[in-house]
Amino acid sequence: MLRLHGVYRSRAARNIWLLEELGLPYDHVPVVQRYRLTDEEAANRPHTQTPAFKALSPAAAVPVLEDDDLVLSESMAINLHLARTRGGDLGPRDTREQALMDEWSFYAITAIEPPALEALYADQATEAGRAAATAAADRLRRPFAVLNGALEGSGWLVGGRFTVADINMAEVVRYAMALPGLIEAFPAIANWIAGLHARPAFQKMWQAREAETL
Ligand SMILES: N[C@@H](CCC(=O)N[C@@H](CS)C(=O)NCC(=O)O)C(=O)O
Repeated sequence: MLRLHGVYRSRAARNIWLLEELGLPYDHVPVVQRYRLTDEEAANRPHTQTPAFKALSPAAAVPVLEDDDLVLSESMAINLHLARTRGGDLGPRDTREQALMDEWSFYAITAIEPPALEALYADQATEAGRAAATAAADRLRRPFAVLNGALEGSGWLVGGRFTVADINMAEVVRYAMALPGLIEAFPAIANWIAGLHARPAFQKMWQAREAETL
């Protein structure tokens, strides 16, 4: 049985999107980041600093996937594991595709996620925040040109079809959508992410995320 720990407003969203795409049954435990809770709230709900959660995740961070006795606590590793073991066409058909899916996932979290998160959290109401957002946009232009070029072919990252590589990349690119005009400067990315966000599995995840009361 699969059990995923982590609220929607966390990197668990990328795992929930994939689980919904695959139609896999799973338990969802809404473990929330401790820093988002008051002491009173923390007494009443699962969070990242409880002893039980830290026994699963020494880093005290969500998401965590339990797949029987296998425990994974890196969101990209979770998605690549699910795709490899149960992913059907969303997973690799051979070791070459596996290598390419790994490569795009690592590129997402090394070249794109850090500046995209800076953009997401930059306070556009302050001069310092706007400067941080501009710097983040500057750092994103080179990897976005790479991504845009790759998508200009089939419109997908690996195998000419929708795969886990698209989910892993798209959930990181989403953070950069906080930057006005940046995505629009890369038409293949803009077209690709609009199509991904229209998918029923993404919409299901997103509506649950919007309904989350934290
Ligand atoms: N590289 C990890 C990052 C995990 C991570 O930083 N999770 C955040 C939520 S998205 C968290 O749980 N933070 C809790 C904390 O820092 O106390 C992954 O992709 O799974």
